[in-house]
Amino acid sequence: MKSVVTTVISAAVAAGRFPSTSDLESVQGSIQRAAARLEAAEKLGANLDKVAQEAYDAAMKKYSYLNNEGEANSTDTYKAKCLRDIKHYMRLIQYCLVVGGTGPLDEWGIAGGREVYRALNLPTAPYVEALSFARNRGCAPRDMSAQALTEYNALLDYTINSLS
Ligand SMILES: CCC1=C(C)/C(=C/C2=NC(=C\c3[nH]c(/C=C4\NC(=O)[C@H](C)[C@H]4CC)c(C)c3CCC(=O)O)/C(CCC(=O)O)=C2C)NC1=O
Repeated sequence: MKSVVTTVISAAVAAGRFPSTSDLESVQGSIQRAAARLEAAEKLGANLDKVAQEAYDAAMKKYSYLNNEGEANSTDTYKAKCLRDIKHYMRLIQYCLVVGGTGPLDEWGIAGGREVYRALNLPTAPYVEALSFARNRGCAPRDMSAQALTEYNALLDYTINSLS
């Protein structure tokens, strides 16, 4: 799995050189932020179902037409899949917080995502709305420390940008 360490090392290997000072500094920076990331992963994990449910509700409030007959949130199965998809993203964000890189999101959440949504005729704007709601909802120090929130929000932004 890709992490900040494997990314830096494999880039150096691919270039046929040993990791440079700046390579090592980037690893060191990431390790220094590890405590904040792990705190965010833990707090997110403890609230993931609630965070996902609120995000889903916000998306359905904004795009309420999706509940109309024939639309993507019109049946119990579709509703469950939509909420599940949002949980998938939150879970992948949690994995990224743990490994200290965007590998899990890139490999399992983003690669091929656009094609899947196009093939299923699913609009991506509701995903963006759900994740943006979560992005604006997190609050320090209520939910986690300011540093942890910075790490969490950066991954939400990354996911939002990939879907926008
Ligand atoms: C780990 C990463 C991962 C992601 C992200 C993922 C997404 C994903 N969502 C799917 C379906 C789906 N996703 C939705 C979601 C929605 N309905 C709405 O109204 C909104 C637009 C949206 C929620 C925000 C729906 C309705 C389906 C079923 C569509 C269908 O069967 O036609 C499918 C097709 C397979 C299935 O039906 O389960 C995939 C692959 N799967 C993964 O493994």
